[in-house]
Amino acid sequence: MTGGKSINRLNATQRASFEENGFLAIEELLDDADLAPLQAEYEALLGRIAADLYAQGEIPAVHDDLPFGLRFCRVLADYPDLHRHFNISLPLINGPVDPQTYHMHAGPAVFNVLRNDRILDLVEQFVGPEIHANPVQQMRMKPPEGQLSGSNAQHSNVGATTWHQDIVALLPEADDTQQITVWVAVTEATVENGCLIYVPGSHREGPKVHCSNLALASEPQVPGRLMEDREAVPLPVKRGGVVLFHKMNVHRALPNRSNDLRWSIDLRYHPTGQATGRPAFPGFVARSRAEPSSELRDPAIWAQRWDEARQAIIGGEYRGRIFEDRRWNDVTVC
Ligand SMILES: O=C(O)CCC(=O)C(=O)O
Repeated sequence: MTGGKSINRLNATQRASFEENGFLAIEELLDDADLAPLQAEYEALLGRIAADLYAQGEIPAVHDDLPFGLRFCRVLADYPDLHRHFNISLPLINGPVDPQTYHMHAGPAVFNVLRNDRILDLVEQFVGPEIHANPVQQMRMKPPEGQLSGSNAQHSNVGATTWHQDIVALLPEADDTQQITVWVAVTEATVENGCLIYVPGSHREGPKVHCSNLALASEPQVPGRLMEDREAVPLPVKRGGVVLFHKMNVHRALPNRSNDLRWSIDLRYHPTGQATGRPAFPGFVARSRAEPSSELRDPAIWAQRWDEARQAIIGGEYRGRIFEDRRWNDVTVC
């Protein structure tokens, strides 16, 4: 966490812009002190996983001569399931899962980003002083698009993110939840390397048709042809910059046409007490002005809750759906 409990106030123009457009980019928010621990944690994680994969004969080399971004891209090319170890959510699969590929990362540096005071100060201005960290959260580490193979090209953690509204990821229980997304640029996000692009005002248009993705159920999408004649605005931000957006806004990411890794983290928050829309996964109280002792401050407990969720899914004790992939499908359009 950074800073005290004072609020970094948005000005009236920024507020009005969010209401009007459904999105707001803040070019600079987090600094090196916020992001360096996350990067150090991920460097250590990559070192450990590369060593394990090498020992198991899964990759031909650990590539420790490369800087982090290029090393990640290289190991991913050798071992396409690598990204599952780096994401901050369990994979989105309804039904039986394979424990061998059912991984995530819930490290303390990630938890500290989720609880970062500068982020929560912004969020508080949209959802109020009782803030729940929604468990719908993703780490997106995207190599240059030409380096992706097989289904990874369509997988939005490492490849293309197609047009969608964030509501599509939630179960109907969260239709009325006031969720806000906070998208954080861990590396600078540019038009070239795949920043977000959004359709201004689309958050006022209601749910769109999202066609189910038969190859990758976790990636339903608004068909590109329906968006062709819409104005779309790119949102480049510096490293540490954030984009805030409404759960009904239509957006996607541009492809990574650079030569390096494009890295972001997307988090979601809502008022405590409202449904998360993903009951299989654990959220937590990130800030409470009324009852500070209800805040979760221990990263080990957070990690343990994710582990319990993982075990419940692997063991079949969790029987509900994890996410919704067919709700907004319309066969007459798709
Ligand atoms: O970073 C990306 O590729 C997509 C992020 C996104 O669509 C989201 O956070 O909802």
